[in-house]
Amino acid sequence: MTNRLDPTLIERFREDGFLAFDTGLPALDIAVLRDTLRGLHAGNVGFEEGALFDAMGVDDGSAPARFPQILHPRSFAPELIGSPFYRIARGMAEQILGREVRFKADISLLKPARFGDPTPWHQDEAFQDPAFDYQEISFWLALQPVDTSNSCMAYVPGSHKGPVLPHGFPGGDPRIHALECIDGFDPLDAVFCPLSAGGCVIHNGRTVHGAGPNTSGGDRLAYVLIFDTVPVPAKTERHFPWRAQHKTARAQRELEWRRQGGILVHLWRQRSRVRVTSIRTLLFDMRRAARAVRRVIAAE
Ligand SMILES: O=C(O)CCC(=O)C(=O)O
Repeated sequence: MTNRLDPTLIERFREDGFLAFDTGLPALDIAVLRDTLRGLHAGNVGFEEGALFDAMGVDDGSAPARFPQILHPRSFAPELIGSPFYRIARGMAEQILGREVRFKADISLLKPARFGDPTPWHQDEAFQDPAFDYQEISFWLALQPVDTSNSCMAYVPGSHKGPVLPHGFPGGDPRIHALECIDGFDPLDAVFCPLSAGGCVIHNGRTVHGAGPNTSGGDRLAYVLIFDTVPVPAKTERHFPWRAQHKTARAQRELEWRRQGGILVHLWRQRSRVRVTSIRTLLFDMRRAARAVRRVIAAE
């Protein structure tokens, strides 16, 4: 088990925008992660505050979730940070992005047996504010073996070298959290990445990726850690019109919760994300906190 990647693999990652490898995590560490996350999903943890949501449904609780996800599960199970997987990912992220790397987020992704929807083709950067340029890497850890029958990930090689492509909503419904890339790539170019339990695939925030449905008899659970550097103002002007149209029940629950005092909990939790390495990173974090507070006040 190592938290270093061979330089030739880093080179391949820079070229393709994704890279699959085996973490070498012992079965016990994988089982601990799986049990922790399963427990959170089973307990419906984080629904009220918008942390637990259905990425592929309208998410109003009226139908079984097609792709339940928990944003920041570490808020509910702090032991996730400092896990052997976290240490591996952090070391590799620092190798690729440099010493200024910061932990951004963790996500638990559950695709229910025989029911889990495909993940639409998308670029993670399409969710972000287009006023900034980003450097971001996701570490997607398989908590059981994955192949095309249970929704292994698929990536379009080299797509991270182009721009953020036009996105819309699955079925044209802006209430759905997921975004779908609608032009500018060929899904036939995608490379599918089957993995054993403990296998990991990393991708750049701009790489076009997706996954098939889960048609197998077992749930498919993955744990994702995201690392980035502090975003810098975008060099060229760009527009992501889908962001203004997006109106999810998740975002509404989060806003309500923050208005009722959750904002203080949110700001306290964010401290694990702060890593002051310069005045610029300090100012960025202060502005982000101020923006979160302003949003709550504007909603009063
Ligand atoms: O697990 C999936 O199907 C989607 C994951 C994903 O899009 C991501 O990690 O960025």
